[in-house]
Amino acid sequence: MLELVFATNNAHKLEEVQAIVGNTFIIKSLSDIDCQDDIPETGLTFEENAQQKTDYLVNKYGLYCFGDDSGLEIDALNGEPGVYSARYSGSRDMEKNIDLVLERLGDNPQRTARFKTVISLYLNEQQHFFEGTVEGRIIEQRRGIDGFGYDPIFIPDGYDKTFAEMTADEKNRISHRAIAVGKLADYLKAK
Ligand code: ITT
Repeated sequence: MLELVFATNNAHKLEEVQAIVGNTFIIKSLSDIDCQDDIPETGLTFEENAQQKTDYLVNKYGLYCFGDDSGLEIDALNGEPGVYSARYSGSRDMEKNIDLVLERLGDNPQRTARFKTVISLYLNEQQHFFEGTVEGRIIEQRRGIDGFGYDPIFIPDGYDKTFAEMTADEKNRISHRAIAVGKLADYLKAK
């Protein structure tokens, strides 16, 4: 079966993607290949960052791999935190990152937002991209304890629960990452 390295240091993302792809292909983690590096993410777009992750592994290890970059775009904050989602407050502390989003939004009634994922795949000397987006809104106070990142303050359109109030299965049926990973899996199945 095809083996692909997933260029992520985020254990939650690895778990989500593993659950979504089932046995379409085998996912190896960075620790499976003994890579402890903090792969640079200096691009200005999700595409650039996703490709930086796969370029890094291809150049260093010559392995077929995929990597994603994802984040939250809030319309009233001009698309922020966007590519800065992981370190919006200057650190990876998600309590602080969420606090900063809520503080910047204040009582602004315009709270539309979306999660976006772009996956870069490097396979057979070719580069491919797959995208997934889920529209929703930011609530005023955290709700729920599941998931990770900004999940407690994001309610997807058509639901009244935050991502953090959903089970992993529920989130994995509708999330930005599920959509992008679904496209990746379909592409690999059709090969
Ligand atoms: P890697 O770069 O090692 O993969 P990361 O945590 O930096 O891990 P990303 O750059 O893709 O991951 O995502 C940036 C941040 O966006 C992430 O740390 C979360 O805060 C947020 N994010 C991404 N996907 C999310 C999701 O499904 N739910 C909640 N927040 C999410």
